[in-house]
Amino acid sequence: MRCKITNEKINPFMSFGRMPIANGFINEKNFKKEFFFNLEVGFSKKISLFQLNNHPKPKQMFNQNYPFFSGSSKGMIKHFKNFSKWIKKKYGKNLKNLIDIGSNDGTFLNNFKNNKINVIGFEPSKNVAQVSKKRGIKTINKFFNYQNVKKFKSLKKKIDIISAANAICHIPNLKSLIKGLDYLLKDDGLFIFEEPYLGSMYEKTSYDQIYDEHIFMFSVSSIKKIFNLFGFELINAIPQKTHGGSMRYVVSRINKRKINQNVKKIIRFEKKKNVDNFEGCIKFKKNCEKSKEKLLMKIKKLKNKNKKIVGYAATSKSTTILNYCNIGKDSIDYICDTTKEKIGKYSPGKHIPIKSMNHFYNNPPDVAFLFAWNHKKEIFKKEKKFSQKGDWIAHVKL
Ligand code: DWN
Ligand code: SAH
Repeated sequence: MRCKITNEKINPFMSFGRMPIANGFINEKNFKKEFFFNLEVGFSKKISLFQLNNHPKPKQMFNQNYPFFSGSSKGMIKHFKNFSKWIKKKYGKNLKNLIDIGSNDGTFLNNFKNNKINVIGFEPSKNVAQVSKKRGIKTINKFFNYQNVKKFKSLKKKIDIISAANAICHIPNLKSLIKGLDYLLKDDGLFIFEEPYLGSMYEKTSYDQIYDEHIFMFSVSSIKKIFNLFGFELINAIPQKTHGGSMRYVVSRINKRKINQNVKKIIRFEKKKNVDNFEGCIKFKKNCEKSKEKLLMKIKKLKNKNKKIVGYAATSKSTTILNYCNIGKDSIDYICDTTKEKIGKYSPGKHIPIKSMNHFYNNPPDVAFLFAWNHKKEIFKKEKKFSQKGDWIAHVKL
Protein backbone atom coordinates (compact mmCIF):
# COMPACT_ATOMS: atom_id res chain seq x y z
CA MET A 1 0.00 0.00 0.00
CA ARG A 2 1.11 3.59 -0.66
CA CYS A 3 0.30 6.82 1.17
CA LYS A 4 -2.33 8.69 -0.83
CA ILE A 5 -0.38 11.96 -0.38
CA THR A 6 3.34 11.22 -0.12
CA ASN A 7 3.29 8.00 -2.15
CA GLU A 8 5.61 6.39 0.43
CA LYS A 9 5.26 2.62 0.88
CA ILE A 10 3.33 1.66 4.00
CA ASN A 11 2.20 -1.61 5.48
CA PRO A 12 -1.46 -2.01 6.33
CA PHE A 13 -1.49 -2.74 10.07
CA MET A 14 -5.04 -4.01 10.42
CA SER A 15 -7.87 -5.51 8.41
CA PHE A 16 -11.55 -5.30 9.36
CA GLY A 17 -12.24 -8.05 6.84
CA ARG A 18 -14.56 -8.34 3.89
CA MET A 19 -16.73 -5.23 3.81
CA PRO A 20 -19.67 -4.05 1.70
CA ILE A 21 -20.48 -0.41 0.82
CA ALA A 22 -21.37 1.14 4.21
CA ASN A 23 -24.40 3.00 2.86
CA GLY A 24 -25.26 0.26 0.37
CA PHE A 25 -28.66 -0.63 1.82
CA ILE A 26 -29.83 -3.35 -0.50
CA ASN A 27 -32.96 -5.02 -1.91
CA GLU A 28 -33.28 -8.79 -1.65
CA LYS A 29 -33.04 -9.25 -5.43
CA ASN A 30 -29.53 -7.76 -5.40
CA PHE A 31 -28.03 -9.86 -2.57
CA LYS A 32 -26.05 -12.03 -4.98
CA LYS A 33 -24.49 -9.04 -6.78
CA GLU A 34 -23.33 -7.24 -3.64
CA PHE A 35 -19.91 -5.57 -3.84
CA PHE A 36 -17.28 -6.35 -1.20
CA PHE A 37 -13.71 -5.17 -0.58
CA ASN A 38 -11.05 -5.79 2.04
CA LEU A 39 -11.22 -2.97 4.61
CA GLU A 40 -7.60 -2.44 5.62
CA VAL A 41 -5.94 0.54 7.26
CA GLY A 42 -2.40 1.92 7.25
CA PHE A 43 -0.54 4.90 8.66
CA SER A 44 1.87 7.27 6.95
CA LYS A 45 4.65 8.00 9.43
CA LYS A 46 5.85 11.00 7.42
CA ILE A 47 2.62 12.95 7.67
CA SER A 48 0.94 11.06 10.56
CA LEU A 49 -1.96 10.15 8.29
CA PHE A 50 -4.36 7.32 9.17
CA GLN A 51 -5.87 6.02 5.93
CA LEU A 52 -7.63 3.17 4.15
CA ASN A 53 -5.78 0.96 1.74
CA ASN A 54 -8.39 -0.14 -0.84
CA HIS A 55 -11.74 1.53 -1.23
CA PRO A 56 -14.58 1.51 -3.74
CA LYS A 57 -14.63 4.19 -6.45
CA PRO A 58 -16.30 7.45 -5.32
CA LYS A 59 -19.16 6.94 -7.81
CA GLN A 60 -19.97 3.57 -6.23
CA MET A 61 -20.62 5.38 -2.95
CA PHE A 62 -21.90 8.81 -3.98
CA ASN A 63 -24.56 8.70 -6.66
CA GLN A 64 -28.25 9.24 -7.30
CA ASN A 65 -29.21 7.01 -4.37
CA TYR A 66 -27.09 8.25 -1.48
CA PRO A 67 -29.23 7.45 1.57
CA PHE A 68 -27.74 9.79 4.19
CA PHE A 69 -29.36 13.17 4.77
CA SER A 70 -27.67 15.72 7.06
CA GLY A 71 -31.10 16.82 8.28
CA SER A 72 -31.78 13.36 9.81
CA SER A 73 -30.60 14.53 13.22
CA LYS A 74 -31.96 17.49 15.17
CA GLY A 75 -28.64 17.76 16.97
CA MET A 76 -26.78 18.22 13.68
CA ILE A 77 -29.31 20.81 12.42
CA LYS A 78 -28.58 22.76 15.61
CA HIS A 79 -24.85 22.24 15.27
CA PHE A 80 -24.84 23.57 11.70
CA LYS A 81 -26.81 26.62 12.84
CA ASN A 82 -24.15 27.29 15.46
CA PHE A 83 -21.33 26.61 12.99
CA SER A 84 -22.76 29.19 10.57
CA LYS A 85 -23.19 31.71 13.42
CA TRP A 86 -19.55 31.16 14.40
CA ILE A 87 -18.39 31.80 10.83
CA LYS A 88 -20.51 34.95 10.50
CA LYS A 89 -19.34 36.30 13.86
CA LYS A 90 -15.66 35.62 13.30
CA TYR A 91 -15.27 36.20 9.58
CA GLY A 92 -18.58 37.73 8.48
CA LYS A 93 -17.37 41.32 8.01
CA ASN A 94 -16.08 40.89 4.48
CA LEU A 95 -17.77 37.62 3.69
CA LYS A 96 -19.40 37.70 0.25
CA ASN A 97 -18.81 34.31 -1.35
CA LEU A 98 -18.85 30.93 0.38
CA ILE A 99 -18.65 27.44 -1.09
CA ASP A 100 -19.55 24.31 0.90
CA ILE A 101 -18.02 20.99 -0.14
CA GLY A 102 -20.29 17.98 0.39
CA SER A 103 -23.28 20.22 1.05
CA ASN A 104 -25.67 17.25 1.00
CA ASP A 105 -29.31 18.34 1.54
CA GLY A 106 -28.27 21.92 2.32
CA THR A 107 -28.77 21.73 6.09
CA PHE A 108 -25.67 23.88 6.68
CA LEU A 109 -26.06 26.34 3.77
CA ASN A 110 -29.70 26.93 4.65
CA ASN A 111 -28.43 29.07 7.52
CA PHE A 112 -27.01 31.66 5.11
CA LYS A 113 -30.24 32.25 3.20
CA ASN A 114 -31.23 35.65 4.54
CA ASN A 115 -27.75 37.11 4.62
CA LYS A 116 -26.17 38.96 1.73
CA ILE A 117 -23.74 36.09 1.21
CA ASN A 118 -23.60 34.12 -2.04
CA VAL A 119 -23.39 30.45 -1.23
CA ILE A 120 -22.79 27.49 -3.50
CA GLY A 121 -22.79 23.82 -2.58
CA PHE A 122 -20.74 21.14 -4.34
CA GLU A 123 -22.59 17.86 -3.93
CA PRO A 124 -22.03 14.82 -6.18
CA SER A 125 -24.94 12.71 -4.85
CA LYS A 126 -27.84 13.71 -7.06
CA ASN A 127 -30.76 12.88 -4.80
CA VAL A 128 -29.48 14.85 -1.81
CA ALA A 129 -28.33 17.70 -4.09
CA GLN A 130 -31.89 17.89 -5.39
CA VAL A 131 -33.26 18.36 -1.88
CA SER A 132 -30.83 21.24 -1.44
CA LYS A 133 -31.82 22.80 -4.78
CA LYS A 134 -35.50 22.58 -3.83
CA ARG A 135 -34.67 24.62 -0.75
CA GLY A 136 -33.43 27.37 -3.06
CA ILE A 137 -29.73 26.74 -2.49
CA LYS A 138 -27.41 26.98 -5.49
CA THR A 139 -25.99 23.47 -5.72
CA ILE A 140 -23.53 22.07 -8.23
CA ASN A 141 -24.11 18.34 -8.66
CA LYS A 142 -20.43 17.46 -9.09
CA PHE A 143 -17.48 16.10 -7.16
CA PHE A 144 -15.27 18.88 -5.84
CA ASN A 145 -11.90 18.38 -7.52
CA TYR A 146 -9.57 20.52 -9.62
CA GLN A 147 -10.91 19.15 -12.92
CA ASN A 148 -14.46 20.22 -12.12
CA VAL A 149 -13.64 23.42 -10.26
CA LYS A 150 -11.51 24.98 -13.01
CA LYS A 151 -14.55 24.98 -15.30
CA PHE A 152 -15.99 27.75 -13.13
CA LYS A 153 -13.65 30.48 -14.37
CA SER A 154 -15.77 33.32 -13.01
CA LEU A 155 -15.17 32.00 -9.48
CA LYS A 156 -11.37 32.02 -9.79
CA LYS A 157 -9.79 33.69 -6.68
CA LYS A 158 -13.21 35.08 -5.74
CA ILE A 159 -14.14 32.91 -2.78
CA ASP A 160 -13.72 34.19 0.81
CA ILE A 161 -14.48 30.95 2.61
CA ILE A 162 -14.68 27.32 1.54
CA SER A 163 -16.34 25.18 4.18
CA ALA A 164 -16.92 21.47 4.62
CA ALA A 165 -18.19 19.10 7.29
CA ASN A 166 -17.59 15.38 7.27
CA ALA A 167 -16.69 15.53 3.61
CA ILE A 168 -12.94 16.05 3.24
CA CYS A 169 -12.15 12.63 4.73
CA HIS A 170 -14.38 11.23 1.94
CA ILE A 171 -12.12 12.55 -0.84
CA PRO A 172 -9.27 10.19 -1.84
CA ASN A 173 -7.43 12.68 -4.06
CA LEU A 174 -6.55 15.40 -1.56
CA LYS A 175 -3.98 16.90 -3.92
CA SER A 176 -6.68 17.66 -6.46
CA LEU A 177 -8.91 19.00 -3.68
CA ILE A 178 -6.19 21.41 -2.51
CA LYS A 179 -5.50 22.53 -6.09
CA GLY A 180 -9.20 23.31 -6.32
CA LEU A 181 -9.06 25.32 -3.10
CA ASP A 182 -6.07 27.23 -4.41
CA TYR A 183 -7.91 28.02 -7.65
CA LEU A 184 -11.01 29.39 -5.91
CA LEU A 185 -9.81 31.05 -2.72
CA LYS A 186 -8.94 34.74 -2.54
CA ASP A 187 -5.41 35.50 -1.43
CA ASP A 188 -6.53 35.78 2.19
CA GLY A 189 -9.34 33.24 1.83
CA LEU A 190 -9.99 30.53 4.38
CA PHE A 191 -10.74 26.84 4.28
CA ILE A 192 -12.81 25.88 7.34
CA PHE A 193 -13.76 22.25 7.79
CA GLU A 194 -14.81 19.73 10.44
CA GLU A 195 -14.00 16.03 10.40
CA PRO A 196 -14.20 13.07 12.79
CA TYR A 197 -11.13 13.19 15.01
CA LEU A 198 -8.58 10.37 15.18
CA GLY A 199 -7.84 11.20 18.85
CA SER A 200 -11.51 10.61 19.77
CA MET A 201 -11.62 7.37 17.79
CA TYR A 202 -8.58 6.11 19.73
CA GLU A 203 -9.96 7.26 23.07
CA LYS A 204 -13.35 5.57 22.57
CA THR A 205 -12.19 2.65 20.40
CA SER A 206 -14.97 3.79 18.04
CA TYR A 207 -13.61 1.76 15.12
CA ASP A 208 -17.01 2.08 13.43
CA GLN A 209 -15.75 5.44 12.12
CA ILE A 210 -13.71 3.35 9.72
CA TYR A 211 -15.66 2.45 6.58
CA ASP A 212 -15.37 2.91 2.81
CA GLU A 213 -16.42 6.59 2.76
CA HIS A 214 -13.95 7.58 5.48
CA ILE A 215 -10.74 7.28 3.48
CA PHE A 216 -8.84 9.28 6.12
CA MET A 217 -9.07 9.78 9.86
CA PHE A 218 -7.49 13.16 10.44
CA SER A 219 -5.67 14.67 13.41
CA VAL A 220 -4.25 18.14 13.97
CA SER A 221 -0.74 16.76 13.31
CA SER A 222 -1.74 15.26 9.96
CA ILE A 223 -3.71 18.28 8.75
CA LYS A 224 -0.82 20.60 9.63
CA LYS A 225 1.65 18.41 7.72
CA ILE A 226 -0.59 17.85 4.67
CA PHE A 227 -1.37 21.52 4.08
CA ASN A 228 2.24 22.61 4.64
CA LEU A 229 3.18 20.50 1.63
CA PHE A 230 0.98 22.65 -0.62
CA GLY A 231 1.59 26.26 0.48
CA PHE A 232 -1.14 26.37 3.09
CA GLU A 233 -1.01 26.34 6.89
CA LEU A 234 -3.24 25.34 9.77
CA ILE A 235 -4.12 28.46 11.77
CA ASN A 236 -6.65 27.08 14.23
CA ALA A 237 -8.08 23.79 15.50
CA ILE A 238 -11.15 23.60 17.72
CA PRO A 239 -12.50 20.33 19.16
CA GLN A 240 -16.19 19.56 18.53
CA LYS A 241 -18.56 17.11 20.25
CA THR A 242 -20.31 16.07 17.01
CA HIS A 243 -20.14 12.54 15.56
CA GLY A 244 -18.50 11.16 18.69
CA GLY A 245 -15.64 13.71 18.65
CA SER A 246 -14.62 15.89 15.72
CA MET A 247 -12.16 18.70 15.03
CA ARG A 248 -12.79 22.01 13.29
CA TYR A 249 -9.76 23.13 11.25
CA VAL A 250 -9.07 26.60 9.86
CA VAL A 251 -6.51 26.76 7.04
CA SER A 252 -5.11 29.75 5.13
CA ARG A 253 -2.29 30.38 2.67
CA ILE A 254 1.12 30.48 4.41
CA ASN A 255 1.98 33.69 6.32
CA LYS A 256 -1.40 35.33 5.81
CA ARG A 257 -2.89 34.98 9.28
CA LYS A 258 -1.89 34.64 12.92
CA ILE A 259 -1.69 31.06 14.14
CA ASN A 260 -3.84 30.37 17.19
CA GLN A 261 -2.13 28.80 20.24
CA ASN A 262 -4.62 25.89 20.06
CA VAL A 263 -2.61 24.35 17.25
CA LYS A 264 0.55 23.94 19.32
CA LYS A 265 -1.42 22.87 22.37
CA ILE A 266 -3.27 20.07 20.55
CA ILE A 267 -0.12 18.91 18.75
CA ARG A 268 1.58 18.53 22.14
CA PHE A 269 -1.43 16.53 23.34
CA GLU A 270 -1.28 14.32 20.23
CA LYS A 271 2.39 13.54 20.80
CA LYS A 272 1.70 12.59 24.41
CA LYS A 273 -1.19 10.32 23.42
CA ASN A 274 0.61 8.80 20.39
CA VAL A 275 -2.00 10.17 18.00
CA ASP A 276 0.78 11.43 15.71
CA ASN A 277 2.77 8.19 15.54
CA PHE A 278 2.52 4.49 14.75
CA GLU A 279 2.45 3.39 18.41
CA GLY A 280 -1.11 4.75 18.59
CA CYS A 281 -2.13 2.44 15.72
CA ILE A 282 -0.85 -0.68 17.44
CA LYS A 283 -2.66 0.14 20.66
CA PHE A 284 -5.84 0.91 18.70
CA LYS A 285 -5.65 -2.44 16.92
CA LYS A 286 -5.40 -4.30 20.23
CA ASN A 287 -8.29 -2.28 21.63
CA CYS A 288 -10.45 -3.12 18.59
CA GLU A 289 -9.78 -6.82 19.04
CA LYS A 290 -10.67 -6.64 22.75
CA SER A 291 -13.78 -4.59 21.99
CA LYS A 292 -14.97 -7.16 19.43
CA GLU A 293 -14.53 -10.01 21.91
CA LYS A 294 -16.37 -8.12 24.63
CA LEU A 295 -19.27 -7.24 22.34
CA LEU A 296 -19.67 -10.82 21.13
CA MET A 297 -19.68 -12.08 24.73
CA LYS A 298 -22.32 -9.52 25.67
CA ILE A 299 -24.56 -10.54 22.78
CA LYS A 300 -24.06 -14.25 23.49
CA LYS A 301 -25.12 -13.76 27.11
CA LEU A 302 -28.25 -11.85 26.07
CA LYS A 303 -29.17 -14.47 23.49
CA ASN A 304 -28.67 -17.25 26.05
CA LYS A 305 -31.28 -15.47 28.13
CA ASN A 306 -33.57 -15.33 25.07
CA LYS A 307 -33.49 -11.56 24.88
CA LYS A 308 -34.75 -9.91 21.72
CA ILE A 309 -32.17 -7.45 20.38
CA VAL A 310 -32.73 -4.91 17.61
CA GLY A 311 -30.51 -2.21 16.14
CA TYR A 312 -31.43 1.45 16.61
CA ALA A 313 -30.49 3.60 13.56
CA ALA A 314 -29.08 2.08 10.38
CA THR A 315 -25.93 4.21 10.38
CA SER A 316 -23.02 3.83 7.97
CA LYS A 317 -20.93 3.06 11.02
CA SER A 318 -23.08 0.02 11.88
CA THR A 319 -21.91 -1.67 8.67
CA THR A 320 -18.39 -1.92 10.10
CA ILE A 321 -19.54 -3.22 13.49
CA LEU A 322 -21.85 -5.88 12.07
CA ASN A 323 -19.46 -7.14 9.39
CA TYR A 324 -16.24 -6.94 11.43
CA CYS A 325 -17.85 -8.71 14.40
CA ASN A 326 -19.90 -11.03 12.19
CA ILE A 327 -23.21 -10.20 13.83
CA GLY A 328 -26.26 -11.11 11.74
CA LYS A 329 -29.99 -11.82 11.76
CA ASP A 330 -29.64 -14.60 14.31
CA SER A 331 -28.69 -11.97 16.91
CA ILE A 332 -30.38 -8.80 15.67
CA ASP A 333 -34.00 -9.11 14.51
CA TYR A 334 -34.15 -5.81 12.64
CA ILE A 335 -32.72 -2.28 12.61
CA CYS A 336 -35.10 0.63 12.95
CA ASP A 337 -34.42 3.95 11.24
CA THR A 338 -36.16 7.20 10.35
CA THR A 339 -34.92 7.35 6.72
CA LYS A 340 -37.56 6.30 4.19
CA GLU A 341 -34.83 5.47 1.63
CA LYS A 342 -33.47 2.77 3.98
CA ILE A 343 -36.74 1.31 5.31
CA GLY A 344 -37.78 -1.91 3.52
CA LYS A 345 -34.23 -2.64 2.45
CA TYR A 346 -31.56 -4.75 4.16
CA SER A 347 -28.32 -3.85 5.92
CA PRO A 348 -25.15 -4.11 3.79
CA GLY A 349 -23.41 -7.47 4.05
CA LYS A 350 -25.40 -8.97 6.91
CA HIS A 351 -28.85 -8.39 5.36
CA ILE A 352 -30.70 -7.48 8.53
CA PRO A 353 -34.10 -5.94 7.63
CA ILE A 354 -34.44 -2.17 8.07
CA LYS A 355 -37.77 -1.21 9.63
CA SER A 356 -39.64 1.98 10.40
CA MET A 357 -39.84 3.61 13.82
CA ASN A 358 -43.49 2.52 14.04
CA HIS A 359 -42.33 -1.05 13.72
CA PHE A 360 -39.97 -0.44 16.64
CA TYR A 361 -42.76 1.01 18.79
CA ASN A 362 -45.15 -1.83 17.88
CA ASN A 363 -42.54 -4.61 18.23
CA PRO A 364 -40.24 -3.35 20.97
CA PRO A 365 -37.22 -5.49 21.84
CA ASP A 366 -35.71 -6.23 25.24
CA VAL A 367 -32.48 -4.60 24.18
CA ALA A 368 -31.71 -1.87 21.60
CA PHE A 369 -28.21 -1.74 20.11
CA LEU A 370 -27.60 1.98 19.67
CA PHE A 371 -25.75 2.33 16.38
CA ALA A 372 -26.20 6.12 16.39
CA TRP A 373 -24.37 6.40 19.71
CA ASN A 374 -23.08 9.80 18.54
CA HIS A 375 -26.68 11.10 18.76
CA LYS A 376 -27.40 9.49 22.13
CA LYS A 377 -28.54 12.71 23.82
CA GLU A 378 -31.16 13.34 21.15
CA ILE A 379 -32.26 9.70 21.03
CA PHE A 380 -32.45 9.06 24.79
CA LYS A 381 -34.57 12.19 25.12
CA LYS A 382 -37.19 10.93 22.67
CA GLU A 383 -37.07 7.25 23.69
CA LYS A 384 -37.78 7.66 27.39
CA LYS A 385 -40.73 5.27 27.14
CA PHE A 386 -38.60 2.47 25.71
CA SER A 387 -35.86 3.14 28.28
CA GLN A 388 -38.32 2.46 31.13
CA LYS A 389 -38.57 -1.21 30.12
CA GLY A 390 -35.79 -1.91 27.65
CA ASP A 391 -32.01 -1.71 27.84
CA TRP A 392 -29.52 0.01 25.57
CA ILE A 393 -26.21 -1.46 24.51
CA ALA A 394 -23.43 -0.25 22.22
CA HIS A 395 -19.90 -1.26 21.27
CA VAL A 396 -18.66 1.94 22.94
CA LYS A 397 -19.36 3.30 26.43
CA LEU A 398 -22.78 5.03 26.53
O1 DWN B 1 -19.58 11.15 7.56
C1 DWN B 1 -20.75 10.86 7.44
C2 DWN B 1 -21.71 11.28 8.46
C3 DWN B 1 -21.77 12.77 8.59
O2 DWN B 1 -22.99 10.84 8.21
C4 DWN B 1 -21.23 10.11 6.26
N1 DWN B 1 -20.17 9.35 5.70
C5 DWN B 1 -22.44 9.26 6.48
C6 DWN B 1 -23.19 9.52 7.75
O3 DWN B 1 -22.75 8.62 8.74
P1 DWN B 1 -23.79 7.82 9.68
O4 DWN B 1 -24.78 7.13 8.83
O5 DWN B 1 -23.02 7.00 10.61
O6 DWN B 1 -24.49 9.08 10.38
P2 DWN B 1 -25.32 9.31 11.68
O7 DWN B 1 -25.71 10.74 11.67
O8 DWN B 1 -24.63 8.82 12.89
O9 DWN B 1 -26.64 8.40 11.52
C7 DWN B 1 -27.61 8.71 10.61
C8 DWN B 1 -28.66 7.60 10.57
O10 DWN B 1 -29.28 7.44 11.83
C9 DWN B 1 -29.76 7.93 9.56
O11 DWN B 1 -30.11 6.75 8.86
C10 DWN B 1 -30.91 8.37 10.44
C11 DWN B 1 -30.69 7.54 11.69
N2 DWN B 1 -31.29 8.14 12.90
C12 DWN B 1 -32.44 7.57 13.43
O12 DWN B 1 -32.97 6.59 12.89
N3 DWN B 1 -33.00 8.15 14.53
C13 DWN B 1 -30.70 9.21 13.47
C14 DWN B 1 -31.26 9.80 14.57
C15 DWN B 1 -30.65 11.02 15.21
C16 DWN B 1 -32.46 9.25 15.12
O13 DWN B 1 -33.02 9.74 16.11
N1 SAH C 1 -21.66 17.82 5.04
C1 SAH C 1 -22.76 16.95 5.36
C2 SAH C 1 -22.71 15.63 4.59
C3 SAH C 1 -21.69 14.64 5.03
S1 SAH C 1 -21.80 13.09 4.17
C4 SAH C 1 -22.83 16.68 6.84
O1 SAH C 1 -21.86 16.89 7.56
O2 SAH C 1 -23.88 16.21 7.27
C5 SAH C 1 -20.53 13.29 2.96
C6 SAH C 1 -21.03 14.07 1.76
O3 SAH C 1 -19.90 14.37 0.93
C7 SAH C 1 -22.00 13.30 0.90
O4 SAH C 1 -23.16 14.05 0.68
C8 SAH C 1 -21.22 13.03 -0.40
O5 SAH C 1 -22.02 12.95 -1.55
C9 SAH C 1 -20.26 14.20 -0.41
N2 SAH C 1 -19.01 14.04 -1.20
C10 SAH C 1 -18.27 12.94 -1.40
N3 SAH C 1 -17.21 13.20 -2.19
C11 SAH C 1 -17.27 14.51 -2.50
C12 SAH C 1 -16.48 15.39 -3.29
N4 SAH C 1 -15.38 14.97 -3.93
N5 SAH C 1 -16.87 16.68 -3.40
C13 SAH C 1 -17.96 17.13 -2.77
N6 SAH C 1 -18.75 16.36 -1.99
C14 SAH C 1 -18.42 15.06 -1.86
